Order: sequence, then structure tokens, then C-alpha cells
Amino acid sequence: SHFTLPGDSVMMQKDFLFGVATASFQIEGDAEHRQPCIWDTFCDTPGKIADGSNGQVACDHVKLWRDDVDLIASLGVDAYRLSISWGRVLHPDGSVNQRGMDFYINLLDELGRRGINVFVTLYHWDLPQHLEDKGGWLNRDTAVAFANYAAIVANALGNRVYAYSTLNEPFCSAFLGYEAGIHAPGHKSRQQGRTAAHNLLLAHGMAMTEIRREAPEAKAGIVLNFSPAYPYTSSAGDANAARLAHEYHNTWYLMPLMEGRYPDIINQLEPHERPVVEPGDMDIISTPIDYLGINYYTRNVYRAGGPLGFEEVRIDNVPRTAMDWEICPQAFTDLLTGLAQEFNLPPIYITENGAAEDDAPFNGTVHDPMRLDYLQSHLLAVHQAIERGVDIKGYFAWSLMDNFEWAEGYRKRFGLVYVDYGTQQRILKSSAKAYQGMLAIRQEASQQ
Ligand code: GBH
Repeated sequence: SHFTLPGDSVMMQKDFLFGVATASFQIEGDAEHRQPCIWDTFCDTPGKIADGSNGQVACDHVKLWRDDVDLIASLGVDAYRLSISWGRVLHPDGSVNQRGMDFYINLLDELGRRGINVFVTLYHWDLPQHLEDKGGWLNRDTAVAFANYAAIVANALGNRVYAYSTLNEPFCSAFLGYEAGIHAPGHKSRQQGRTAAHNLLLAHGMAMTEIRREAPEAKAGIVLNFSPAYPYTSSAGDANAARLAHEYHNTWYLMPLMEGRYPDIINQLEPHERPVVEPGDMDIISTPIDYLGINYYTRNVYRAGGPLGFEEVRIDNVPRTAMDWEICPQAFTDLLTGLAQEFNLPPIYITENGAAEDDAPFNGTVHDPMRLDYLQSHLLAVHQAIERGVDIKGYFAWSLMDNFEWAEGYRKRFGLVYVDYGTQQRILKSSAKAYQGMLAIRQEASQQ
């Protein structure tokens, strides 16, 4: 079996990029050759990771990268999205760790030889611990350190990279890391979450200038996660709750990037609860981007209540993934068309989309029917959004292979490829074969 799209869909044309995505801390291992990061510290804190695991070995990708490039190429994808470990390419004093930089140079050169376009994320949550010790994202200096790091990487990797992305999901870094305390560094303060969010956005804007100077041919942008917000009932109160949740989870990041201002929900806070915005910050943050990366997994449903005026409701009798996230492809189409109406967006890449399933090998094969359904329906949802005029240029499945799923450890599997952590054997799941099948059909069609 293989995924299908309408034959006349622009997604079936070769200039639409299909890829798979990963992130450094989740797959690399080889922790002894990089600086410790905030996720190492978080993993060492009892009770933070569901299975008590850590990222010391993960998928052992730093050792197995040549096999993994073969695997990626075997899928027939046009693109691969990876992230750079800040503490692998730099020493704490900011000088280059050549061994670490060479790892990425060799990896990118090999991907290039296979004709695979590389999307590089500079920050997928693995902040060097020594920067956290100086305040992490609560310290404006971290934004400057990030811009310096971005310049060094863009200089070293240059145009081997098709598209740079500064940050992956600053919402998660700020909200989950500083406000909800469920991601590293594990703080629980609303005020800290807001400061972290502002400094992350600032870091993004400062890095944009560096990337453009050092790698002028490459595209540069950012990756945001979106959780479209729906009202629980048709009451005006719930409609308002959904609107507030949309601002808090989604617009908070997108509006400053696109329009150089924060949404009302931030501006209307008491002065002492707002982030400190210095003159010029909003100009830096709204530096034009070449593309917007969108990560989508699920929608959320809200009703009026809670300290911020909205609270999430768990609805019954809907299909869910192993993360307990509702499967709702319609919300993906609605999100894309809605954002394109609300903002003047640059071209979009879907930089992550996927599902966790409790996979297990049986007679050497891994059948993942739920993920097959999820990916098929979400590919069609993207197609629908394009039909309605949204400019979408590519789609990345999360993830290439099972990996360290943050606070969930290794028990939640998002891979198209199964990883046996005992042997590091990789096994293509049914979903990987369906992706491969679709890409092979498209390849044949493009050669006729
Ligand atoms: C992505 O983030 C990550 O980029 C990736 O590394 C990860 O492996 C993958 O997804 C799968 O989890 O605000 O408390 O309601 C996940 C995006 C966004 C997950 C918001 C949960 C809701 C948390 N997410 N979200 S809350």
C-alpha cells in the first residue's frame, strides 16, 4: 500500500518537497563529545522523564549516520530536516569544536551527494548548560550568544543548507520550559515564560541577520507549532475562550514576527506581568523571513474559565494517538487557511506532522495502521489547504525514526522507521513503505 494524493495535486509535482525530520538531542547520542545541555540536566532530575531515560545514546546517530543517510535516501525523500547541537559545534568559550562541526559537514556533504535538500534547525531545545547557569532564556545575553552561534554555523555550513531555521517551536521552549515546567529547564513561572518567549523571539531576529550575511543563498526562517483552538460549546463565553487560547498559544509568536507587535492578550497584561520590550526589539523580531515552518499535530478545545480566561476540555469519543492527542485533519486545513487569512504569510513548509503509536515488531515487520491513517488524512488536509490558495511548498513527516520523545522518554514512538534500542536495528514500518511508495509513483510520473 502507498499514500495517495489526487494525480493533479501540486504535491505530486517534484518541486513540492517531501521529507522526514529529526532533532539532535532526540537521535544523536555521543554525549561525551558535546557540552552538557539543559536536557541532560533535566533527564538527571528524578521524576522528569516518564521512563527515567536520557539522551546519552538515543539512536546512536552520530556513530550510525552513514547507515541513516542510506535509510533516508532509500525512502526517496527530497529533503531531510535535522537540528544542530549548539554544544557539539561550540566549546563553552564560543570557539568552534571542530570535531563536532566536521560531523555535520560530513553529514551534509553526503546528503548533498544523494541530492537531498537539507533543512537545518539551529535550536531544537538543547541549550548548553553553561548558558542556563547564567540565566538561560531569561537572560537577554543568551539571544546575543545565539546570534554568534548562528553566524559561526552559517559560515561553516553555508550553502550546503537549503533552508535554515533559527528556532524550533519557541512556544515549547518558553511555555513548557519556563511556565508549565514539563520541559527543561523545568521552571514554573508565568512571568518567566513571558521573558523567555521575548528573548527567544529576539534571538531569532538577531540570528536572521547573521544567517543572511553568512549564507546569502540559503532560505532563512523559523518553525512554530500551532494548536488550533476550538470552543467547547456555541456559547459566546466559549468562543471568547477559544480566541484567547489562540492568542496565547499561536498569535503570541506569529504576530510579532509578521507585524512587529504582540497580540492584545500580552499588551493588556498588567505592566509588571509583561515582558520587558526595549526600543528596537520589535524591529529585530519582525525581520522578514523567507518561509514559515509550521508544525501541526492536534487541535485543542477550550471553555471559559481558569486564570487566563480559557481552560482546555478533553472531549470524549474522538480518535486519539498514543500521546492522547485528538486526530483531527480538518483542523489542519482550517489552521492553514485561517492563518493565511489572518496574516500576510511568506511561503509555508509543514516542518512536522505525525503520530505516536505503540509499535512492536511481529515476525520482523512493524505494522502501524493508525499512523498510516493519520498521515494519509493529513496529507490530504495539506492538499485541501493548497487547493484553497495557501502557499505550501513542502511537507516533513515527524519523524524519520523512533527517538527520545522528551518528557515521555523512549516509550512514545513517532518514527516511520522502528528503532530497536537494544541493537540499534532500524526496521521500516508500513508507514515508511507507504511514504516510499507514494514518492516512487511521483518520481515515475515526473519522468514521463
Ligand atoms: C514537537 O513538539 C517537537 O518539535 C518534536 O521534537 C517532538 O518530538 C514532536 O513534536 C512530538 O511531540 O500547551 O501544555 O497543551 C510538540 C508540539 C506543542 C506538543 C504543544 C504539545 C501542547 C502542550 N507540541 N503541545 S500544552
